[in-house]
Amino acid sequence: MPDRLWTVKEYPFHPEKLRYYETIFTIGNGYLGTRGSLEERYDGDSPATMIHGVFDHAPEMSVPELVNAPDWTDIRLTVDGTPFQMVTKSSSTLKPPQGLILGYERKLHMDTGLLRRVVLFRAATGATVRVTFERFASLDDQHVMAQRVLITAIDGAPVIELEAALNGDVSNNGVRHWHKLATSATTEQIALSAVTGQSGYAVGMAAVVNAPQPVTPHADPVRPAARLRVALAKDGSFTCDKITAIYTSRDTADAPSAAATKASAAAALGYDALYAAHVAAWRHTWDALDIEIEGDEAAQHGVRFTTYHVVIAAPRHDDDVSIGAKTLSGVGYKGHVFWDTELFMLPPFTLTMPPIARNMLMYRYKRLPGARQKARDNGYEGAMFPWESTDTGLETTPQWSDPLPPDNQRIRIWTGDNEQHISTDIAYAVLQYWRWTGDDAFLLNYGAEIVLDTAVFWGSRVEERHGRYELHNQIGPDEYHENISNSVFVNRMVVWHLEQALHLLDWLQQHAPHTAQRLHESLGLTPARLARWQDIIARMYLPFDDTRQIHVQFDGFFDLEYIPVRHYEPRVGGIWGFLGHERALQSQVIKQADVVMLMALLGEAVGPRQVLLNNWDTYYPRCDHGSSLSPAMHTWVAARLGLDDEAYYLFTHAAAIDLEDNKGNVVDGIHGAASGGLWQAVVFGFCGLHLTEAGPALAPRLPAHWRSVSFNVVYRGETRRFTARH
Ligand code: IFM
Repeated sequence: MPDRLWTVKEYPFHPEKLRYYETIFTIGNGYLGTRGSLEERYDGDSPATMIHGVFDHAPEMSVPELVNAPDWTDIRLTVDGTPFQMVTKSSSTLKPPQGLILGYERKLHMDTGLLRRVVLFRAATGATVRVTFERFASLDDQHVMAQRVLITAIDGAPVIELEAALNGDVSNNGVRHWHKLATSATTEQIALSAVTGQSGYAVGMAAVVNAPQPVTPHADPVRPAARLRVALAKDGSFTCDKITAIYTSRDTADAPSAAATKASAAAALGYDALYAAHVAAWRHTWDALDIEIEGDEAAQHGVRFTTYHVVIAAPRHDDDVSIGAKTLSGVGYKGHVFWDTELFMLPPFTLTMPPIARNMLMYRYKRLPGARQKARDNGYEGAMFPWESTDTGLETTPQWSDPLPPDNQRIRIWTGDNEQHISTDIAYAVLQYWRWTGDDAFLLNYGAEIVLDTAVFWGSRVEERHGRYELHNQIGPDEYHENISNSVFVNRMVVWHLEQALHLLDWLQQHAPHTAQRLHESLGLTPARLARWQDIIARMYLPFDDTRQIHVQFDGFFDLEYIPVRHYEPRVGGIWGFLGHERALQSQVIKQADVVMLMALLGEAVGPRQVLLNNWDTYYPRCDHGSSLSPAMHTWVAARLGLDDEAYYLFTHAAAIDLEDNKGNVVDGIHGAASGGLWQAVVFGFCGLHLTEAGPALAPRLPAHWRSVSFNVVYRGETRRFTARH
């Protein structure tokens, strides 16, 4: 495959897009993610390393957030005394002596998870060097991070001074989470440890610098460093490797010692051996997950890029964490876990690398106590998962927004109260995992309890009104409409959920009667409760307009102001931004796939094909795609409905969300759900992968110019390769 299909390149240097590239060039290994900030730093940058599970609730914050860890990438240089910096001709803020960048290229190698930057730098003395920086977060050993700096004299024979550090001077947008900072520096190792203020997580980092000559340790209470001075001969070069190990108290009782031991062992193996093992792990991963598209290089590149980003965030060895909305690539949404994981990012893993999907489902299982507490606190039974989740499993959605332009007003955020479909979304993911993997042990020990106790929640949540069951005060996927009555998405998904719960109980009764018995007793699945579920299934109100033969998104939706969304093209960002919160609430503008999302999840079970088409014709023109979650789900549904032009148009939109920053907020982090959604749009949408009694099958509906799409799926432990053609 040509290199361009496996790389993302920045050439030349774009200081105005610094933070965009920091997100795009994030590397990671499922344990942590590190933004692509420059080793030597740059004014206005936002470096961050996010380690799964390390949350902290600082006193000045309304909710806990995933903590930006101390910086392991810090390396600074001087060339003949000139500080190495990305000085462009227009830079005026830097003090002399000033160098000059003569050449620059940065590439993310998605096939190997390697970030490489090559810079031609001329010092104030006129000496010129080529500096190549490489870094990777080992996919083979998640505690090992590696950096290499290769410096070659191009013109002259300069003296290079290099300082490789661990930097504890970090924050989350100014909020400091790390306390009890301790550092050390010896000729063998530099080390740093710290503890989060409220949650008490400890981090230990240690780095060994391998260079052609011994390093000089530099003690510092915040930024311990190893220093090196090399006089380069004309045309001479030298390589310096920095191998860093990172542990937290989530991994081991003594994180600093573990880091010290690991850093020494990894450094003894050396950069090349570490890299070889890392590349082998990537090869294995791409063998499992890659989608090959023939006939459309942009599509191929886009799908690889999005897949890369979910892969680097997916926990491989930890079943107590899950992926936040912005993956591990930025501080957006504070690292919180939403439905984005179960319905968008998880299915690619369920179908290709099930142990990773299982880890993320276990994260939810382990948070059933929090979900039960939320149900109790709200006067319900069973398990009610939080809309935003962290390590505790308690609801962590902020109640108020940050001040918003133009008048710095804060608005009330209702999703933590009323976006309750998350419980069903999690049940959906559990059952999808079970059906594809056949992992009965997971179902019996964990999954069934999630599906059933969330069903118990709905049994207590529905309201009997007007001789039927209704649900009020809900928020569906379309979050522009808050606290509505009878969201057809929610009501229909609840019916689906209760049906599945009853089927599951039948299955358990037949195949695992002891488990059935245990769950009947522990969850109180009395005959009366099960009869009520049946009754809800039969009498749940599903808003439908008989005349127009469409589902009605919620009660009163069509009484709202109609705003032709298409008139606002081309726009960057959601219509909500122009209309204002109040007007958006009072209009028919939809934030994201809602009825369309229902059609993606349940397909023809939602209604006959003509009804699905009518729904599409009604809701697609009203949709703002104000959320990045929307275009991929629309692609999936459009492809299934045979709306080829719309499907491809929406696919290109979804594929460009991060690469082209078409939502304008990539600086906050990668849109993880859009990324996982794109994989599904291709596999479930264009290729029509579905499960039959006989196993998985395709029903392709490819864009006209695509020749084929190939991918692997693991079905019940067996890898099957599929190729879809016209
Ligand atoms: O979960 C989503 C939601 O559906 C739309 N707003 C952003 C959230 C996090 O990605």
